[in-house]
Formats: sequence, structure tokens, C-alpha cells
Amino acid sequence: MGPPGAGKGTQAATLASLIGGAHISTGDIFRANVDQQTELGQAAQRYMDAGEYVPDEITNAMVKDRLTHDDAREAFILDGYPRTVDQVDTLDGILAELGSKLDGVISLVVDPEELIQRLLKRAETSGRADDTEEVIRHRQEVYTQETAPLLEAYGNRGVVIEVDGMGSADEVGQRIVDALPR
Ligand code: B4P
Repeated sequence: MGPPGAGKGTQAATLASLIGGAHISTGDIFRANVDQQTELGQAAQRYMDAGEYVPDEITNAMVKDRLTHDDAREAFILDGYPRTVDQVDTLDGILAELGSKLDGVISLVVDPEELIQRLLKRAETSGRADDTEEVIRHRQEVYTQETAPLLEAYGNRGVVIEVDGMGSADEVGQRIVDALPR
């Protein structure tokens, strides 16, 4: 978990290949569907372009399906999910059904201005409609309101692993590996 620009996608991809698990990024799945103009992509696009969250019922159904794929049977990294209280509840239900559990919730902590600078830099090449400064700032607000409180809920369960997300991607990656439960 972490605000937009914290390095979730960057670190989740590396970590998934390290542990040999599936990298499940809800943002990536939505963007692939938008590119292919699927029904799911058409449903998600206007929310994403505006920096709003895609409605829970759409996101939850997508993750529920994805978690039943073969590559997620042994291990998986969820990247960008859950982001709302409803998504936490749904994930609890999905994992109970699958007889699975979360080993940890990695929380990447990055200075707010650094987040904006990273995303503005990405905007130079990404072509993402949600990488304009106005939408980037709105996405930070949505995160603070909707998602930051989830860290307290997971904190109460004793599963949050807080990691300093400042510095190079390699440095942050090493900190994550060092902080993982053995
Ligand atoms: P995401 O795809 O999750 O986008 P994001 O929050 O911007 O994170 P991302 O993973 O891309 O960025 P990262 O921090 O790795 O979501 C996009 C949209 O999809 C949401 O706004 C929403 O509409 C929708 N969505 C997704 N999940 C949803 C859900 N569960 N419920 C509802 N809606 C959902 O990296 C950012 C940049 O920083 C990159 O350019 C990277 O190269 C750079 N970077 C990373 N680490 C760095 C470092 N250490 N130093 C310098 N730069 C670094």
C-alpha cells in the first residue's frame, strides 16, 4: 500500500518475481482493459481518467476472478488493492473461501512533494490521462480520504510492515526484502 507515486507498481513487480508469485495490479488490469476497449475497460475508464476509484463492485469482481488463476495458487502480491473499506471486507471473504491469508501489508512511506514530482516525471512519457498535475493532486486526496485509514485497520491486525519509500527503487527494494517476515 501507499499513495500514488509511492512505488507500489515498481516494487510489487520486483517482489513478485523474487518470491515466484503472481503480481496482481488492479491499475494494470484496468489499463489493459481500457486499451483493448473491453466492457470492463469502458466501465473503468471515466473513473480512472478523473482520478477517482473504480466502483467497488467492479473492482472486487475482477480481483475475485484473478485470484483463482493458477499462477496465484502458491503466492501473490496485491498491488493497489484493497483501497476501500468495502474492498478489505471483500478480500477477507475471498481469502477465507480460498483458504488463504495475507502474510503482510507493506506500507511505502514517501514525502508528499516527492510523490508529485515522481508522477509528473512519469507524465512526460506515460501517456496516462490521470498523470496531469490536477488529477495527480486529486488522486492524492482520494488516497488520503479513502485508503490511508485502511492502514490503521490492518495495523490493528498486526500485519503492517512500514518501509521508507524514499531513495532509489533498488534501495527501497532492499529495505522491503530486509523487512519481510522470515
Ligand atoms: P495504479 O495503477 O495503482 O496507479 P498509482 O496509484 O499511480 O500507482 P503506480 O503503481 O502506478 O505508481 P508507482 O507508485 O509504482 O492506479 C491507477 C488508477 O486505477 C486509480 O487512480 C484508480 O482509478 C484505478 N484503480 C486501481 N486500483 C483500484 C482499486 N483497488 N479500486 C478502485 N480503483 C482502482 O510509481 C509511480 C512512478 O514513480 C513511476 O514512474 C515509477 O517509475 C516512479 N518510481 C517508483 N519508485 C521510485 C523511486 N524509488 N524513486 C524515483 N521514482 C520512483
